[in-house]
This record gives sequence, C-alpha cells and structure tokens, in this order.
Amino acid sequence: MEKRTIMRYLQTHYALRRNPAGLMRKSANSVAAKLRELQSFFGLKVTGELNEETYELMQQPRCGVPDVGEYNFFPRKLKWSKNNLTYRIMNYTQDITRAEVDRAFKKAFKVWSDVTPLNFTRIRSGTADIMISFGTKEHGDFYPFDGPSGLLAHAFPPGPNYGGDAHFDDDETWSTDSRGYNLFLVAAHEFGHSLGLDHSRDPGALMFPIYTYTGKTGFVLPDDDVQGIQALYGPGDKDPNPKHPKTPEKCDANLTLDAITELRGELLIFKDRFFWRLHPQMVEPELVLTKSFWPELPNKFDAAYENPIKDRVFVFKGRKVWAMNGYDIVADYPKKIYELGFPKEMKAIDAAVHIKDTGKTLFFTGDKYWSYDEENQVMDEGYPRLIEEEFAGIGTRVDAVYQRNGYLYFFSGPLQFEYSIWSKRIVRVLHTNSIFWC
Ligand SMILES: [Ca+2]
Ligand SMILES: [Ca+2]
Ligand SMILES: [Ca+2]
Ligand SMILES: [Zn+2]
Ligand SMILES: [Zn+2]
Repeated sequence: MEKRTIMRYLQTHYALRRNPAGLMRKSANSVAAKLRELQSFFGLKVTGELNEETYELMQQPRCGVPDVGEYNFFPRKLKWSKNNLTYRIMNYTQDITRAEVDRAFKKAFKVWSDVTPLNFTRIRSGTADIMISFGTKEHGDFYPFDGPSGLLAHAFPPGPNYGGDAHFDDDETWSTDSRGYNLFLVAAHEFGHSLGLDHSRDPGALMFPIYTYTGKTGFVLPDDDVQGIQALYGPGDKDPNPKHPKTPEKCDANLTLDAITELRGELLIFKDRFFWRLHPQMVEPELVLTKSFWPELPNKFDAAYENPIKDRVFVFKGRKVWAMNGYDIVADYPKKIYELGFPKEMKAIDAAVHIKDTGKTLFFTGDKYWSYDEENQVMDEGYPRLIEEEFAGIGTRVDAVYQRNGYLYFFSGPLQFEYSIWSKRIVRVLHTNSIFWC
C-alpha cells in the first residue's frame, strides 16, 4: 500500500484534511492522530503508527462512508420525518440477473422495516427518497470509487436530493452468495446509512464498516443495529424474527465459552459467531467474527486445538472436523470424527487440548475423555475414561480447555479450573472471564 493510498484512506474515513503547507504536524489533524482514531475505532492497540495490524485492516474491503469525524458532507444524527419511503433502482449490474438485484434490494429494506415502523415502496419513475445506482470511479458525486475491492459502496444520510441515495461500485463482482461481494449484505448495510445510522464499532454489527460474508443461513439483524435504528424510529408492530444476536461481552460475570485453541502463539477464544484473539503481550483482546477469518467454516464451534508440530488447528462442529493451516482449510477436510477413532454414534466433542510434552490430544465429551496419539494417529487403548477419575473436581462436563506452562485450564460454565499436570490436581478455581483479566 502506498503512502498516497494510506493518506486517501484517512481522508475518506477519518476526515484527515489535505494540508498543503505540511504544518500542523502535531495537531489533531496529523496522520498519527488519525491513525490513533482508526486504531481506537477498530479496537486495535493505539500507537499512532502504521504497524502491520493497522496496515492489514486498511486493506480490507469496506464501505465508503466515514467512520468518525465531523465530515461536512455526511452530517450526523439525521432521520426521515416520515415512515413511508420510496426507492428506485436506476440501473443494474451485469454480474447477476435483474430479478436477483431487485430481490437483494427488497430483502435489504425488509431487514430494517421488520424492526421499525418504516415502509418501503418501490417506484419505477420519478424521484424516490432513496435512489439506488451502480457506478464506477467518478460517478457524479465527488466521492469516486476505486476499481475492484477497497470501497464497495456508499450511501448518504436522510435528506433532500442526494440524501438517502445509495451507490454501488460496479467494478466489484456482485453476487447472491459468497462469491465476490454479496449484494444483499452490502445493500442492507448501505440502507442503514440511508436511514441515518453511522458506523458501529461492534464487530458483530451489520453497520461495522468492514465487509464480512456471514454465511448462507438466514440473515438476522444483530442487536446493536436494532438498538441503533429503534433509537431513531422506534420499534415496529411485529418483528417476524425477534431473536437478534448480541455480541458477547468479555467481562460478563456469567460468560461461558465454546472452545479455545492456540494459533501460532496467540490464544483464540471462541464464543458464538466470534473469537477473541489474545496476543501474549497484549492486555486488550481483539474480538472478530469467525467468518472474517474462515469464511468457509461454520459460525460456531464445539471444540478446537492446535498441533504445533504439524502447524495445524483442528476445529470441531457436530460430527465434522476441519484442519486449518493458518487461513486455509487443509485439503480432504472436513472429515468425520469417527475417522479419528470415535464410535460412529458419537454426535459431537465438547472440548479438546493437545499436550506438547506427551504428543497426546485429549478429547472431552459428556463425562468422558479420550486420548489420541498424534504421531501414530490412533486413539489410545483403554479409553474413554471418566473425567472424574483423572481430573477430579472439574465437574462432569467441559466447555473448553487449553494448556499453558504445565497447567491445563478447564472451563465449565462460568468457572475455570487450573489443573497442574505435574501434581495432578486442581490448584485454583477462577471465574471464566478472568481469562480476560476482568
Ligand atoms: Ca434522495
Ligand atoms: Ca471498489
Ligand atoms: Ca465446547
Ligand atoms: Zn458504511
Ligand atoms: Zn456515490
């Protein structure tokens, strides 16, 4: 990424003003100050420097609307003063059929009308409140698109003329599935702006600025977006899908976990559609959508572990197991868990952990556990055994487990058990959320 591209990013999304004199280096308008704003927005370590993490983030495909800042052209806190709004589709992309485009936009409006008193009516001539068009590069509003990837679309907040209008970059490949960019998902996000919403810092929110394909199963508007839009327009009569997923809070006293694994020295802590990345030197964990790392994997896992010798992470969901090499799914996966030596009738694994010193992986399911020999790729004789026999005191069910410095950390509901491998006993009982120093 060139310096010019970085400057443009900060100008577009963080209101960095062009500064021909090169003065104001220490002011709030400096590049470092804007990088700090960006890092703070995305929950990264705030350094004001262009480190690798920040650089990676700036390369991700995203919405063209600013994240923060008093941007003259996108004033804040606007809403429509009427509940019946019109939209008009001005032109089409060649990537999918017209009927598919029509359906994607209709469905995207329904996301918002389901949770508010708003109604959207399509008109085919004249001026609609929300004019929708595809364009490339300079397309008539002084906010040019940028060719493939980068900026995907933008929309204007409620108001006359351009207000509410949504523009889609036709240098992208638009789709109705996981290929290219999913038009419905991007449109649902943009229409959020058309109705007056800003970007959210919640990585689970539809209004998060970065694009993530969230899967084939039915889209449900996350709770953060529902709160946002209802703060403007209030709730509707009848929400056909009232369960809106909440983003987990790491310091929730009742926090429970799905799975934990190491990945190349980081700890990944899975919960619902998310995981926290915990770098060894960082106190503040980063929360990301699992799909943003592994778009092909399920949203939620039962168990996970790393085999550092093979440099692989294994994740489990129901009867399936996937092997991951960094971002990539290893060929021939997913496999069935019975191929590891489990009985065919076993439905799922609760938790898994690899013990480096012995080369064994322990699998926990119900009140039993199994020992798997990684080198010979066979289940050890004499298993399953009762968890209570070997790990007395941790209860009869394990949600997640990981190993560090000679200890196993078992998670069961809101409790965490620190077990010394050397002395074979529990040495401490902690709250689950203490993994985040809460
Ligand atoms: Ca308009
Ligand atoms: Ca683009
Ligand atoms: Ca689990
Ligand atoms: Zn946006
Ligand atoms: Zn535009």
